[in-house]
Amino acid sequence: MNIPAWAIMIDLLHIQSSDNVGDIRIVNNIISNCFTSGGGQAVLINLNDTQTEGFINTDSDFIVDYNLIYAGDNGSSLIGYNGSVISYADWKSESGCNKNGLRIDPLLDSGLRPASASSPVIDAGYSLSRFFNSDFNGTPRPRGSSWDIGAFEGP
Ligand SMILES: [Ca+2]
Repeated sequence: MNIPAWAIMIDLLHIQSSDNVGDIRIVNNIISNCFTSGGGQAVLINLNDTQTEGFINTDSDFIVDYNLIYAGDNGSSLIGYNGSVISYADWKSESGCNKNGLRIDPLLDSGLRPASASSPVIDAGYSLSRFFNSDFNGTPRPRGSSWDIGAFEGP
């Protein structure tokens, strides 16, 4: 039995207009070769229809950006968005999400770090310095001009 799976799932269908939702940031993730044979997609985002405009168009409330989404050999870059399964390109244009994101091979090594200085994730991320300033290994961030997408700063 294949169970649908998503690398990132954001389901805000049950948010009420009286709820105070804000400051949600989904950034700097690498989704590559996301295996979705059970009917899932790389990313699933369901927003409350009556509030979609408010969420998506209010820059400070809900940001999905600076993520790398790459199907690879065995994965998917399809997106579940408000009940439909759509292409990455359609999702970007319909939602305004991932404006600064990438859809390209991240060129990672076996430890999931940027394999070389030519990896596209290098200096392509969003600064989260107000929350923390090191990568998963404790290496100070940023190295180079900007944060890298992913858990590690590259060479
Ligand atoms: Ca960097």
